[in-house]
Amino acid sequence: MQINEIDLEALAEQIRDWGRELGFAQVGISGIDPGEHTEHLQRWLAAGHHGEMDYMAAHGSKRSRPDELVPGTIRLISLRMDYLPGDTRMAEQLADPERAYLSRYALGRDYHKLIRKRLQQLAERIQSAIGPFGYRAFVDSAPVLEKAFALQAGLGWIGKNTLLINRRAGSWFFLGELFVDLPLPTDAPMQDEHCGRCQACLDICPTAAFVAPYQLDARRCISYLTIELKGSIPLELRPLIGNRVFGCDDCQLVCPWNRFARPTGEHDFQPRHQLDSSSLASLMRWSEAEFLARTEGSPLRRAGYERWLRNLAVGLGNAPSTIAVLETLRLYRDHPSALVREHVEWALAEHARRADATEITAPA
Ligand code: B12
Ligand code: SF4
Repeated sequence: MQINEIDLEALAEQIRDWGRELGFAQVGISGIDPGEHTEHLQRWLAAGHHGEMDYMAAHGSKRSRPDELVPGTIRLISLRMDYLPGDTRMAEQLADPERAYLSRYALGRDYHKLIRKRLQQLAERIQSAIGPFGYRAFVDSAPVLEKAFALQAGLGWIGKNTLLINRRAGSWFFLGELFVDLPLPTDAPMQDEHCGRCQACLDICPTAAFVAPYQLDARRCISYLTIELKGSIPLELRPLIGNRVFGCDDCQLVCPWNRFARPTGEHDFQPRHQLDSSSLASLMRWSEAEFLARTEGSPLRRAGYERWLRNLAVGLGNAPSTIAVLETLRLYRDHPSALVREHVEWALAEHARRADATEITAPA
């Protein structure tokens, strides 16, 4: 079908309906100019706030220029998929220092595959209606300023915690997008932000990772430290990480807009292997084979077994000095990985230091 034969308004409406049928909570369409966000990205990179995430700096201007990434692109169809599992009692889990807190997005199966498959199905539906057209599907898988384009597509505003927030759904959702060569009508971008004077996210951040509202120094963010950072976790940040062993949700847990978030209907995002209720010690005792078997198709695979143990050692160093905690740590003193051994020694030294401090301050 020729472009001038297509009713683009009607097609845009159909795309919204198909998106919902495929499990997306919302669909929006934007052009390919992220406006001021290009400069924000440049400033962030120049300040070194991306740390070791070289991929954030590696693609020149492609991240903010979709037509450089996929020539011919003139619109982005941005979609969001909610991932909040039902009642996982995660706040209780976070408050218990012997338990492990894994960020909510990582409790179930990996989202990349699922969302990419649904995006592909959406493209196929469009194709069956209008014939062949140019498209590419991405979900956190290519250099794309996803939040900035989703904002342009009217899906929400970028909050002070730097996440995309939606008035009716909060921020517990993933973003994905279809790059297309169709001149679809665009949605109105979100004009205002609705954080107002609230800065609960900035105040709660355990590691003080926000240098200002809307600006995150990823090098201090627990999500970066536990997932992206390959080497040793800076000593001064370890005690602040508490029991967060894979990612962090504090700046979302505290966001008042998340009162409006609804649990996901996706079976894939439901917690697996009691990851929402396990103790640090029990997770640390997983062998490598158990880790590999239990994290198949899970976002936890990104960290790998060595960093999994590194993160758990930090959590156990921050836990109360119970027999289970100390015995588990001692099991890993001679682990083949120097990275693991170093974090285990740090954790044991923390327990020894706290025991000394208690002795000194205890009444005679
Ligand atoms: C790199 C990255 C990270 C890094 C850095 C985070 C960051 N804020 O950049 C780390 C590892 C820390 C991280 C953590 C998390 N991430 Co992440 N991450 C990304 C990734 C790959 C790129 C983000 C990016 O472009 N950063 C560049 C910097 C410049 O952007 P920024 O800090 O957000 O700043 C923007 C604005 O704040 C604004 N801005 C900047 N400075 C200023 C100054 C002023 C004055 C103003 C007004 C505005 C402004 O412009 C910038 C560009 O839009 C995206 C996927 C993608 N391809 O987009 C996922 C993504 C952002 N992450 C996501 C998630 C879920 C998370 C976590 C919640 C996971 C977890 N539970 O641990 C945490 C949340 C931490 C946080 N508060 O951001 C989702 C967010 C969904 C949503 N609702 O927004 C995304 C979109 C992945 C996806 N496809 O779903 N992430
Ligand atoms: S995810 Fe946690 S550590 Fe990172 S900015 Fe948010 S509150 Fe701070």
